[in-house]
Amino acid sequence: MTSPDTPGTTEEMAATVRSIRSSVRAHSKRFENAIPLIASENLLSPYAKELMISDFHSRYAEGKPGERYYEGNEQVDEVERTCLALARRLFRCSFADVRPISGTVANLAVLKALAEPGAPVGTARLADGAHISSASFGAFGLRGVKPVYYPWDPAKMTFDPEGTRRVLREARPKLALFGLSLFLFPQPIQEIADTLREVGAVGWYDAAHVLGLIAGGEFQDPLREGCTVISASTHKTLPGPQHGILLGETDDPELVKKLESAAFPGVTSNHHLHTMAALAVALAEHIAFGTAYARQTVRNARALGEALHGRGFDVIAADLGFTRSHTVAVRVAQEGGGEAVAKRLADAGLIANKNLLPGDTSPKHPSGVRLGTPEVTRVGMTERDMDRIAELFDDLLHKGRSTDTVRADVAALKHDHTTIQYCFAAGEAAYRYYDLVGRDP
Ligand code: DSN
Repeated sequence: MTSPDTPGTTEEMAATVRSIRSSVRAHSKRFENAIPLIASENLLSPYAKELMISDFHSRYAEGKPGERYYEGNEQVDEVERTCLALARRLFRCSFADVRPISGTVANLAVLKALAEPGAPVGTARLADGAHISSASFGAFGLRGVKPVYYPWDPAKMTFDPEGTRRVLREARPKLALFGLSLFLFPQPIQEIADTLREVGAVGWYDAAHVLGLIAGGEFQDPLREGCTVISASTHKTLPGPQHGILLGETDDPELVKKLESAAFPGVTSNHHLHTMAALAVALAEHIAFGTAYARQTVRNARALGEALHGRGFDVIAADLGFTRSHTVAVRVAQEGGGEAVAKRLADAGLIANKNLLPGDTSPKHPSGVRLGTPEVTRVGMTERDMDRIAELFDDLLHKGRSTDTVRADVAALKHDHTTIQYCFAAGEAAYRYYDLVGRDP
């Protein structure tokens, strides 16, 4: 056995560290030359990114500002108070909690606060676009709640309000989740708000995908339409760090207490202070720049849908203008199916993901790909670029151009769009690798 501090081991581990650094640098380069179209991804601004490697990363601050279990938290408290105030201002709400460390953890917090094991909870089905939190193998299963499924209207890509009213009246859940991972259109929550009140259900909206659009005034405003609680991740259309958030509009102190104690100590011990600080910056920047960003993100998605449709792709909801969000869904059964198409696209530098579409029966073999415009918008692309992207899809998937030549064209298109926009310090390198040490071990 070699002892861990023998020179041989040290050299071996130095080589391992070099290799890890090299993989991460290669990844950054790859994305700098690619066109990332994952609907759930985005880029941090330089000021937000900087805080991710600050000393906040090293600290504990369990509890709330001013009520901590650790010493040394004065500046953490200042930043967290600012973060909470910015969240309440941006989403025009009375309650915010930024301790959940991810969207799924935020979902777990809501389930812990507002549903007992065995209770019915309303949701859409996975094949209709719901997040895996709603699955028996996800947060719903962990909390042991029973999903009550809303009927779906595939022609509108929303739940069917009439059927949903019926389901809510029959199952009488005390919690009803809205919000999706394949999120093309605002959901008709206003239409069923009276039924939520009638059965005494708290309307809960998972806004992870559309958080930045809601804040930018480009999507429905769930807290004004019948929902009381929002859970979300903070790194999709809101271009913040990978983190979670709870928001609410309520004058019920009991509800607030339940949500807060579910956030801590329910589903987190320490929250991640560096990401919380980065989130505060992202919220401030979204207040300053988010309206323009959200508008262009949706315009780009609609333009991408239109341009793909014009080139013969089976874009979902063509008769409804393809999308009102950042996402476009394309049925690619003719092109080889979701899995094969997503792989071919990625080989050519067009990064997307396979996705279940309504009517699909096998999660392993979805018929669709999901495309999103948060990141391409963040680096300054506009409608013209969406047309070019659709042309590259067409070249690769319909016209038989080689992967290598398409990849070269993808890199050429991306070449003019590698700096960050819609934030302070706009124009800085978007895919920068921060080399703090300045040399390899
Ligand atoms: N799985 C993420 C998505 O891509 O939609 C959400 O957590």
